[in-house]
Amino acid sequence: MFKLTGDVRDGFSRLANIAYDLLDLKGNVSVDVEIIDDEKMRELNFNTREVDFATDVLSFPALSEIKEFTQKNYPDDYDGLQRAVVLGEIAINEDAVARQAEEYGTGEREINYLFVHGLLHLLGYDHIEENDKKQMRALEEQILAAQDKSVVVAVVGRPNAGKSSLVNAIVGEKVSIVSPKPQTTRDRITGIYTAGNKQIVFLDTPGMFKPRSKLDEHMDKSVKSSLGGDADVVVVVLDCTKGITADDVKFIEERLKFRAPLYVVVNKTDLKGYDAIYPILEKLNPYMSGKDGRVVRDVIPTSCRTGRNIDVLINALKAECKEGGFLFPPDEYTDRPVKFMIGEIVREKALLFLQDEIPHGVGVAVMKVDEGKSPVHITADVIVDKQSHKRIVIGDDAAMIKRIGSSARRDIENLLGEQVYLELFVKVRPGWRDRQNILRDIGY
Ligand SMILES: Nc1nc2c(ncn2[C@@H]2O[C@H](COP(=O)(O)OP(=O)(O)OP(=O)(O)O)[C@@H](O)[C@H]2O)c(=O)[nH]1
Ligand SMILES: [Mg+2]
Repeated sequence: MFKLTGDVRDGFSRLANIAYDLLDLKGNVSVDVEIIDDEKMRELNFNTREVDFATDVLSFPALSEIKEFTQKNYPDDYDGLQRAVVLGEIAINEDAVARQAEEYGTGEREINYLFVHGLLHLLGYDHIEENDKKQMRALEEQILAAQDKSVVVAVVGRPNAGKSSLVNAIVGEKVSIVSPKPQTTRDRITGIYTAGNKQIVFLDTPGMFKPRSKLDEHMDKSVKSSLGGDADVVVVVLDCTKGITADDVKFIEERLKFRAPLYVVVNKTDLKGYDAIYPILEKLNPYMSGKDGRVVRDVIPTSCRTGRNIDVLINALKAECKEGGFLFPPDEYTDRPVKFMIGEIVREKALLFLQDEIPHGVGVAVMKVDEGKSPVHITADVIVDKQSHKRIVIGDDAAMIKRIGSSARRDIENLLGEQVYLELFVKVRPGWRDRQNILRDIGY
């Protein structure tokens, strides 16, 4: 990611990140921008290059070679506060922008051009040789002309395959809770990844299974609606430790009848060797070629734990992005309200710590988030089916509910970036999974 400091104008950050994406850079980089007038630019040229005139832009590269931007590769140029490798500085002459505005269209176009030109210099591009000049011009044009594109991707698969982990790994934020228990995700969760001019909107769905209660039905509906119509692309996640079943194959065959391109991810490869993974790939092989173009676009072995091939999947999905702008602001990573996210965090901790004692987990309804107070005051109901479950959730000397509360509080403080006072109440609501009004309270 590109981080900019100084006189950053609207659009610079977008352009910088389009360049970053296009040039396939890795790690965080930062650039300081300065907008100055003719007189200062003349001075700057004189002091740094011993020429006595005002250029329209000047770049001061900090690095002599460009490789992966990590703290290890650039210990002297790493800014610990920004957590980025400092590429250098760009000075842009605003008087030159004004003079050249008419010739090159608009002032905005001209200042953007100068910024991109300066940026490419910092990345080692120059225009001394005719060929280099041509390459630099072409890149500049490509960056300036890039349109925002997006794609909606439904992530589906059996419970516990790692769908939510995959979405979190790509989005880089915890948008969807994860637990070792199946049926952790109960609703469609949107996770948004934006890089440069491309935005991938993920619909993380509940694991597919046969519906029993109203909540199950709701979960099933959210998978169906994600698959039907809402998604441009479908990613099927398989758990390589479970192999590939006849049901998985049937589902994939079924999906190939639809227009949305299909990808298959074979996840958790950190847990198994090639012996276990190969038979799955072999079974999928026939679906990767075909005359009518209805094929699995790619089969990607991944690990959310080690990050293996997550970038391969991201690149494949970037290539599926279509013109037509972004669907969400580029700095958003979920469409879910804060209240819902808080409830999910509490539910995750309850799932984690209660293990198998409460087979279907609990419901969480966030009743109040008072951001006017410091610490932020939050109250939530933890909803269970039976009196006996209530006792388990509270625990001896309230140890369990305290454990859930303090672990959830830490994550919520991370989410909000503020201190939190979290109050949990355990409530018995027999059959809550089947009661519409309670489901609505919880936000399903
Ligand atoms: N070792 C390993 N564990 C993983 C990987 N991906 C996910 N897991 C674990 O698998 C479990 C299930 O992950 P989730 O992301 O909740 O799975 P899910 O498909 O969203 O599950 P449901 O929402 O219940 O359908 C969690 O304990 C994860 O930590 C992986 O690549 N390697
Ligand atoms: Mg999930």
